[in-house]
This record gives sequence, C-alpha cells and structure tokens, in this order.
Amino acid sequence: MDIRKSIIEEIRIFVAEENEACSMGAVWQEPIVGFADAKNEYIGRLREIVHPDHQMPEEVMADAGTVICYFVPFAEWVAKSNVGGANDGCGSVTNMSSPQWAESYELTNAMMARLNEHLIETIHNMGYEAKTAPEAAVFYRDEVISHWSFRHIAYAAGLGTFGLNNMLITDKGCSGRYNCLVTNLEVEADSPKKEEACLYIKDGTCGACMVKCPAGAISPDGFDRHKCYEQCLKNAAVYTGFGSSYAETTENDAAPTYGSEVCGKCIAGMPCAYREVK
Ligand code: B12
Ligand code: SF4
Ligand code: SF4
Repeated sequence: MDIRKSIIEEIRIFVAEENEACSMGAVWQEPIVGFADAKNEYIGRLREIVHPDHQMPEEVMADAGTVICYFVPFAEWVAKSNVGGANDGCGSVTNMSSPQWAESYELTNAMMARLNEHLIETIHNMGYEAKTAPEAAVFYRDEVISHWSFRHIAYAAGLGTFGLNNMLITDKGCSGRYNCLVTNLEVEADSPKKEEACLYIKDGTCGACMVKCPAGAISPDGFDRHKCYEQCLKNAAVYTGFGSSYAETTENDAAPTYGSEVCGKCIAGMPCAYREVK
C-alpha cells in the first residue's frame, strides 16, 4: 500500500475505533483526508491571505514537504439535535446550541489530539516525521483569531470550498471538524477544488445560514467574527460541564471562559451540512 493510502486507512480505522468507544454513541462519520504540498503557491501566500503572523509549515518543520489535513464529519443526529433552539428549562426555546452539539465539540477535539499523537507515531515508524503546528492550539481572543488556519490549509489540500456561512464545505458537507499535521513526507499532493459547494456562491440561491444566524454575523459583505464570538460565549456560559478546549491554550486572554464556545446554527439543518458528492 502506498503511503497516502496507509495514512488515510490509519485515520479511518482510528476514528471508527474511537466511535465504538465514545461515551455518547457513534458521533462521527468516516473522515476524508487531503494532502497539501507545503511549498504550494496558496500556502506560500497564507500570511497575505489569512494573517500576517500565520505560522508557516517550514517554521513547524524545517524540511516540511506535505501537510496532511483531515475532516471528521459529525453523525447526522448530532447536527439535527442543533437545528431548533434549546429549551432553557423554564419552558421557552432559545437560540442556544443543543447540549449534544456542545459535548460532541469537546469530544471531537479530545479525539483529534489522540489521533494526531497516533499519526505522529505511525509516520515516525514509517521513517518520517510529523508535527502539529504549535499556533493551531492558540486562540488570540483579542483578535478572535488563530495564527494557524485549518480551513485555509484544508482548502489548499483540496478538501472543500468556503461557504457564505464561512465554513469550508467538503464533499461530505461542513458539519464536522478539521485538523492538520505538518510532515516531511513527499507524496502526491491534492489541489484546491474548482467547483463551489455553497449554493449562494454558486448561483445566488439559498442564503439560509444568513437568515438562521442568531447573531447577524453572516452577510454577503462578509463574516463578523466578533458578533459570532458573542453568541459562542453565551453558549459557553451555559455549557460548562463538557470541558473547554481552548481554556488552557489562550494568549492575550481578554475574556477567559471555561465552557464550550459553540453555536453552529449556520450548519445545522442547512443544505451544505451533509452532501454526498460521488
Ligand atoms: C478562532 C476560531 C473561531 C472564532 C472566530 C471565527 C472565525 N471564523 O475566525 C469563533 C469563536 C467566533 C469561532 C466560531 C465558530 N467556529 Co471556530 N475556529 C476558530 C479557529 C480556532 C481559528 C479560525 C481562524 O482564526 N482562522 C483565521 C481567519 C483569518 O480565517 P477565517 O476566519 O476562516 O476567515 C477567512 C475565510 O473567511 C476566508 N475566505 C476565503 N474565501 C472565502 C469565501 C467566502 C465566501 C467566505 C465567506 C470566506 C472566505 O477569508 C477569511 C480571511 O482569510 C479554528 C481552528 C483553526 N485553528 O483553524 C476554528 C474553526 C474555524 N471553527 C469551527 C467551527 C465549527 C466553529 C463554529 C461553528 C462553532 C461551533 N463549533 O459550534 C463557529 C462558526 C463560525 C463561522 N461561521 O465561521 C471549525 C470550522 C469547520 C468547518 N467546517 O469549516 C474550525 C476549523 C475548527 C475545527 N477544528 O474544525 N471559531
Ligand atoms: S446554508 Fe446555503 S448559503 Fe449558507 S453556506 Fe450553506 S449552501 Fe451556502
Ligand atoms: S456559529 Fe452561530 S453566531 Fe456564528 S455565524 Fe454560525 S450561526 Fe452565526
């Protein structure tokens, strides 16, 4: 089996095993994996496209060759649980996320940390090196930004295209989470997708995420991360029992929170949440 296929298979098996052991039942679907050439033109422009301080693959590993990027979709029931409002316990329905969405978010981040460790060891045993980007774990709350964008690297690795909801939409939709590893592997690289997955961007139809967003963060003029963050903080104030993925790893901590910073109403129930492109 070639190296690409072995890595895809390792990721698939790992997620399947974690799914079986998961305390919430099966929360994930089969992952999809992309390989970006660390020296490709799009990655070379990340500081111009995303942020002037974006970390570059060669800063993570001097001989970076390939960035592996994977997307793990949530099982459909996870997104469905988040379609309506959540009950506030006093009989009214609010714009809050479902508890299942919040818990799956924390479980997925923890699962991905284990998967990354497993992949680093597997790739080491193949005679190569793999590392996570240190900046991927840091959330600069004053700017509401990270200096390592999974989505932009996933775009370079051919996993999807950006939607009006600001999600990177894959062939399996956008209801799921990404992660990346920098490696010194030299394997055949994927290229960005050419066909737009978002209906609004493709032909001006849909726009459902814009209507659904409780914070008014989505518009054709762009995405307002500050409005979105306010909504995520409202959920974090309620969902304090599942962990807080970024609590320990935050710099410039303007507003520390210790809950699950989630929302996801621009994903749940949307036509781009789950797609099956052959
Ligand atoms: C900081 C952060 C947040 C902040 C700020 C959001 C933001 N978009 O920056 C807050 C807390 C508000 C947040 C909210 C959410 N997040 Co968040 N977040 C991150 C984090 C840690 C960094 C993102 C970042 O700073 N990127 C750099 C900035 C500059 O890039 P950007 O915001 O993506 O903006 C670019 C795109 O818009 C792009 N772009 C290019 N072409 C096009 C075309 C169009 C049409 C558009 C609209 C944009 C676009 O240009 C912009 C500038 O470069 C990442 C994990 C990571 N390390 O990558 C997760 C991540 C982006 N979050 C994720 C998710 C799922 C969410 C939430 C749904 C919360 C939840 N889990 O319930 C919401 C959705 C918000 C939204 N609609 O984007 C996922 C996205 C998965 C996906 N399918 O795309 C990520 C990748 C985490 C993961 N491990 O998968 N998040
Ligand atoms: S809900 Fe519709 S407009 Fe919004 S990102 Fe998905 S396909 Fe595009
Ligand atoms: S996560 Fe919530 S607040 Fe943020 S853009 Fe999506 S629907 Fe709006």
